[in-house]
Amino acid sequence: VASHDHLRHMDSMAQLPFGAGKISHHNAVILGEAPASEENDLVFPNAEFSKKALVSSPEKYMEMYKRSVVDPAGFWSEFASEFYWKKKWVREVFSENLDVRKGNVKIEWFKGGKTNICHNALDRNVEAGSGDKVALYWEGNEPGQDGKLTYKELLKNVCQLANYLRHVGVRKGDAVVIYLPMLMQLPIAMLACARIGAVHSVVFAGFSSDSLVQRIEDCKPKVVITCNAVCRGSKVIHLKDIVDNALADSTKNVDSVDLCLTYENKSALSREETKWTKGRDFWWQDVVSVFPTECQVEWVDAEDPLFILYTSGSTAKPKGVLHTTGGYMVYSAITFRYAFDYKPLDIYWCTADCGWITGHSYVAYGPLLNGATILIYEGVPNYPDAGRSWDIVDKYKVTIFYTAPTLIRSLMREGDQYVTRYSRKSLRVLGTVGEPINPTAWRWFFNVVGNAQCPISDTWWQTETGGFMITPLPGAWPQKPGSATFPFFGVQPVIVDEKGNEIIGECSGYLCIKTSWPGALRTLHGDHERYETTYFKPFPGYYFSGDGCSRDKDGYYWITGRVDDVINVSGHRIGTAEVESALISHPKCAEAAVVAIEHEVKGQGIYAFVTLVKGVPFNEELRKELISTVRNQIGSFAAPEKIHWAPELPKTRSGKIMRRILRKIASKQLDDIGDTSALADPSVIPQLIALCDH
Ligand code: 6R9
Repeated sequence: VASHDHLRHMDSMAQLPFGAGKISHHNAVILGEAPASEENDLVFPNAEFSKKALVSSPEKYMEMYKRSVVDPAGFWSEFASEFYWKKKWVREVFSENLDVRKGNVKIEWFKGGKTNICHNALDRNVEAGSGDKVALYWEGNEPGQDGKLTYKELLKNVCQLANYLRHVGVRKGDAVVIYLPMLMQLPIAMLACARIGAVHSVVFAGFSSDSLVQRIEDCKPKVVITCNAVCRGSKVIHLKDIVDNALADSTKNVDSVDLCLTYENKSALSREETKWTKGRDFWWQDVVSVFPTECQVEWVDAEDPLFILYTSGSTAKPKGVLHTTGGYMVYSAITFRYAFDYKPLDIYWCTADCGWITGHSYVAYGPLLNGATILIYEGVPNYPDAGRSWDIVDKYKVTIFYTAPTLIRSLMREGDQYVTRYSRKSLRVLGTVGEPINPTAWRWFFNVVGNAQCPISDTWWQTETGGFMITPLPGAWPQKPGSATFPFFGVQPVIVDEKGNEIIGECSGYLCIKTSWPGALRTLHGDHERYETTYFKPFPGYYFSGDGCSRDKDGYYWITGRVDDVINVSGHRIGTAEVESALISHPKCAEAAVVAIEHEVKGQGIYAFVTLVKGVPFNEELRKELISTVRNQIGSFAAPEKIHWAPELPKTRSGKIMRRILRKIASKQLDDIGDTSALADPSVIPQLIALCDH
């Protein structure tokens, strides 16, 4: 049952933008100028845009929002009915318990229903007449290298692979690890698994072999799918070598994976040059194409697992976030449609890699479930130069462009000329995700990239939430640069204080969610206890996001970033414990403490303090070795910006490292170290400061 307080609160918010003059056009943003107080700037939707938008006004939003929290079952059932269900769900069993005090946390949506997400994304669209519509454009690393598949063709490719996987013994519920770059084969592989009820676990192809081992040992896949190599800018990365090492090292609880399906990515590496293990490795091109292009769907229960995606937490062991089928399907599809105001003629490009949740929900599933035309790009945004993204936008006439603040900031640095030499006139809606977007980057994205014509959907959500939670709906609300605005339908955000008390009105605190939504994670693979401890115990009765947040006087939400031990580097979540454990694995490193620093392009960077084994000198060579240890154990994206040698770390008498002090030293706030009276040995501080620029 929805909280009436919450609704009343929302109701008064809905009145605001066009209401009693609290927000007036007066302080609407003047394009290009940075106004004095960020929070009061409003960017009003273009009236033409709003008129055609799916949600055209705050009032329309409120009407839908209200219904979604008063009658979630009815609201979501209506959307769910757009999809094909082999067997309909039983409405009465929409159930949830988010309160650990009342027993196990259990979330279920559309229970008893049977469906298949691949069928709904492909067959259903083909049957509805979209068979010849382009489902997938692929742009290769080199300009001029490209490909496309219609819905009919994509379906055929998926069926062949699904048949192959079945043939080699993959059954419903079996795990398949996918370690692929942004080739068409990546969404094909995900959909093929879904078609036969197998559980995919995509591992971002920037992760190291050690990270791959960790994931393989945790989910125990029957098959690993990869490719021999990939070109990223001017670099060639031999992915198959990384998989070979991972398979050789995965021994814990795994009857070693006996099948590695490898796509030959000819433009990067020929098969002759690829290392090969006979009997275990098979070329995709050889074995898959002999299978029929039709494949019977495995109907699965709404609550059967769809995928596991690993994400960083506060220990060195990544969390295997598990999403199930029915709720995730409905949620990814409907959030996509509304947050981007999707229309059938749109050409949609999300720059995320399918190895992250954004690539799952908003490259693959959400858009395809809507019958959208999507674009994927194999390469990097600055190759051959910083104009590549806009070159691609013009080439495919992209209408919706969804990316990350870090990319915006890195392109902004290169200068406007890389943008303005392209027309970009197809663009209609922009989006960002991954970290808070600073107002300067927001304005540049809005004014320069979008020519002040396109609303920006700053979507706040997480691997765990499956889909958007707080996001503008383009055309509905005036926007404030840097605010994710208001909750999506069915989402009830609450801000709580340290004690878990809900705070009303204008405030700051911890961001939690009250009651469940269809896309919520159901458990952590193999560790339901950790699931409850991480998300539901910190503030009983709520899902805890791990983020800090404030709500301004107009009810807009502003995410302030992680409040736990997670660092957000270029939108990638990295646990401090993971980096510390990698550093400590180096034989010369005795202890490590990692904190976040501000980074102009990446948002946050990693700053590592290390204590060495007695008698070992700190030098350039060791610094490099420590950094490469992190690269090898996690991936290049987790490499520390700085290694700070610490003969001793500041610790309390009980031996706890005082990170608060380390953060100050890392950010060079040396005049403002704070209270050091709890330290066992305060002389550590001047020593550390003296070594600042070591
Ligand atoms: C989708 C995704 C989740 C964390 C999240 C938060 C940060 C994501 C954001 C944002 C501010 C936004 N985050 N989107 N912060 N504004 N629009 O990124 O998932 O990789 O699990 O990261 O990212 O801190 O808690 P994931």
